[in-house]
Amino acid sequence: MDIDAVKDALAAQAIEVPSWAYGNSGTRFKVFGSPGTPRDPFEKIADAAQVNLFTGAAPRVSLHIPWDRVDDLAALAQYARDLGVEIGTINSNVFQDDDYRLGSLTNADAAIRAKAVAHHLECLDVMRETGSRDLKIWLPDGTNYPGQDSIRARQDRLADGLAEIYAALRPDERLLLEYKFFEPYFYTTDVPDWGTSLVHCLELGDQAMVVLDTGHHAPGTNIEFIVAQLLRLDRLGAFDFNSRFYADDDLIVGAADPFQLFRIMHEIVQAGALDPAVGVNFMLDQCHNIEDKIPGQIRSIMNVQEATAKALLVDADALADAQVAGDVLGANAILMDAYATDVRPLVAQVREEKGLDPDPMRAYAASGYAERIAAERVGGQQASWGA
Ligand code: AFD
Ligand code: MN
Repeated sequence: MDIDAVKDALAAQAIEVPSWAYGNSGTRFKVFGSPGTPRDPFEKIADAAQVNLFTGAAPRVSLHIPWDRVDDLAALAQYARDLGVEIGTINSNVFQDDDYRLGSLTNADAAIRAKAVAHHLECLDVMRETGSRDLKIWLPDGTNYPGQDSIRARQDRLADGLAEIYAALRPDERLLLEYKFFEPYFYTTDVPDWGTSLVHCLELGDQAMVVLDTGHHAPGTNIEFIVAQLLRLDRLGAFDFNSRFYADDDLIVGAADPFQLFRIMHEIVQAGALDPAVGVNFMLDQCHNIEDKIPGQIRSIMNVQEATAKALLVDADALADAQVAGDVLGANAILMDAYATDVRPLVAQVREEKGLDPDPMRAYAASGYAERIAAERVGGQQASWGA
């Protein structure tokens, strides 16, 4: 790809940020607060808009319901547009209501299953009031002990509940089903892997897609293989980008394993899936437990941009020739040559050509926004993940 095409692709890249990244978060041991943390969805969107202001690559904010429910959702969406961003994916939440202790869509109690379906239909209403097109479903459902419930019956209940939700989709809407290999339950998870998500999506229809959260795999999993497979099947709806050292750590994407992020973006670029028309949503799903939230999000965007730039620099023709020729070392060297390239000057140049500061971290720090919100946002209840 010639360098102008690389720069055009980088200039057009859009990464969706999660509203919950701007609220307080932590672990089951402690949720740390910090000065200036938003107290409501409007302030979360104001902070997310800063990330887009300085990176030029974060034009959408994903909401989480009920955390981000407000009386006037249309006003929230307009507020976002006034700040230069839009509402993105709507995330359901069936992991914080006591009724879901033994499952939501998979619960043995039909009344609780109906309640979980109703919550997702409410999320569809939120999508329509905010101009969103994607409903993201992550089910915490699972069991802790062998014999606790029927593994098969839970799959059947899951299929029925998803079918009810899917039937309510409008033609331009999508149901994105996210998998996670464990947590909050530890014996079985009802959507534990990409295969289970894919099976249910195939059964539902063309508007059902898989969400690949990079922190949701067993250690050592080859994630880029899953990316390639789902792209071949046109069923990769979205990434939830983050980093992990041990489990679903929700750390800054690229911070733990930038080489893995590059290999993931290489599969995306090779499949032409960087093109927004392909429909893959590049979203962050992170929590900034100990670092400042807005800079943490800016760094995350920069890490994805740099991995993407490296992937765009892979000499695809030479790589294909080497692969066909069975030139193992030559093919590997072509990939590693791109990965070894310091793309920071290139990405900085793209920012400058967009009229942005080449160093968004420095520009944000110098803007005084952090000091302003710390001074203004006094009182009220800081947003958290409601655990
Ligand atoms: C939790 C889940 C999952 C989900 C996110 C937003 O593990 O990653 O996407 O919450 O609901 O992190
Ligand atoms: Mn996720």
